[in-house]
Amino acid sequence: MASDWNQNDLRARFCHALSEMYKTEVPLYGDLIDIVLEADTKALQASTKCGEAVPINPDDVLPSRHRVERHGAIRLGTPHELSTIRRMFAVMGMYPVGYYDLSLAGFPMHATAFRPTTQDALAAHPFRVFTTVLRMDLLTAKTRELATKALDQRNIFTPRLLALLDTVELKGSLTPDECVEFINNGLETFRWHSKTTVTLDEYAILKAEHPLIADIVSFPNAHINHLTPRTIDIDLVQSLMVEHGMPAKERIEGPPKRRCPILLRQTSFKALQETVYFGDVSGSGVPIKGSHTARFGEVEQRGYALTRKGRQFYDRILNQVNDLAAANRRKLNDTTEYETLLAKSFEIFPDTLPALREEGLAYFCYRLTPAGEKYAEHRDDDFSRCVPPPGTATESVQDLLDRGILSYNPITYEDFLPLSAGGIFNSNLGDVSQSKQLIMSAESDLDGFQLALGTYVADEFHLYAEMQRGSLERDSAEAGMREP
Ligand code: OOG
Ligand code: NI
Repeated sequence: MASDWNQNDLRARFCHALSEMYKTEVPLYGDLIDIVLEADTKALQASTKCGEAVPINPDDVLPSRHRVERHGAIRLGTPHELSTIRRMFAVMGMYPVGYYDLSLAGFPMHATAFRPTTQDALAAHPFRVFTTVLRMDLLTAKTRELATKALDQRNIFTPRLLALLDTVELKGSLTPDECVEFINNGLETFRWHSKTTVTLDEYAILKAEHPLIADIVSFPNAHINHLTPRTIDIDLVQSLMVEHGMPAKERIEGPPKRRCPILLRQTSFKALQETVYFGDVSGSGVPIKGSHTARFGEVEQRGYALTRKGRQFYDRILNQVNDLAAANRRKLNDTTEYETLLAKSFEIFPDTLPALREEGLAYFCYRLTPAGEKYAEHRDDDFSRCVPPPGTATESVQDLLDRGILSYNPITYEDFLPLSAGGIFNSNLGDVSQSKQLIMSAESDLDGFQLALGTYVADEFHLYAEMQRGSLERDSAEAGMREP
């Protein structure tokens, strides 16, 4: 690719432009960003020793990615929309990772997350977009017919954007001017439109089957439905949201607060009721005013990426908690009771770095300590034998750790937990759908999803394992290079 072409830069600029647009569309989102800044500042201040009254600017202390970090979510209607959005995100260095079967939560959709996949790209700018697509096979005949008619008529990409996708795929790069056009045209896919492409009656039919079907099908494009900042203290954000009178959901989704944060904790403010205008059927030319509920605000705190084993352990505990909560609905309706049960149930999940590592529950990056650097300089062949090839037992890594040659840091979880965060969906939906049972008994359809996407989705566990393995290999290579 040409040297003036920088995918990381384009992704950062696109995310910034999207954030500015969403601020004007949903002012509460801007308020939430301010609250996150306030919470992070307070959390950092509280963590400084001796309570010095030095004002802290999180920008000076946090890794730079934190302040700009956002994830968004969009919902698409057709395979063609999905494969085109795949091409669009690829231009910004975002690739499909993971398959999420949302029928498990009663939604007629499946999804992937488009995100950067390398450590360097994630560090440069970790923008990601959770992208769902409607599953026509899970709709009733009547709704499918309505959905097909409405979706066939729309084009959620501007003609110029489509031309730019052809250009970049042919030439391998965009000029600076084309990058500006790419951002401006790309935003149009995500912009809110209050004029629907369906009539009020059609909307009612779609919504009765599932509110998300109405959200996906009724509009001329794929409006972004939330854009989520990252915080270092979600408990503080939650209480500040309440303090500021925001319509916060009752509790934080995901694992409980721990010394070693794992996966993802999320909270949100409830969706807005927005005025929309339905197409006119009477011929009078006057659109009918109504309302639609879809867009909301969310905030997240990211913890460590878990291995498959760690994730299974996590899921097992969470399922037990949720089963218990369901069985004792009356008693556990209370948020604090649920949170107590959650915290108690998670006590069996190790909460120190050595235990998480030794039990193979989380992924880590290894690096040489200063002592290790010295050792590597004078290393003999012994050292390269100490760093095990991938897949070998961890004793020798343990040995290097014990001898203070290697140190380790947990790898951040870069993906999503939409099912354990089902509460976020549901607190935004109001009534449960009639067809929920039907949808929930559906089979997942990874093959169909990949066919629509036009490529395979990457396996998140594989990506984390590669990062871990790469960190070990890097250091052995480094040591090798210094061999006299
Ligand atoms: C899916 C949102 C999933 C998350 O944070 O888990 C998501 C949707 O609302 O379309 O963003
Ligand atoms: Ni989200």
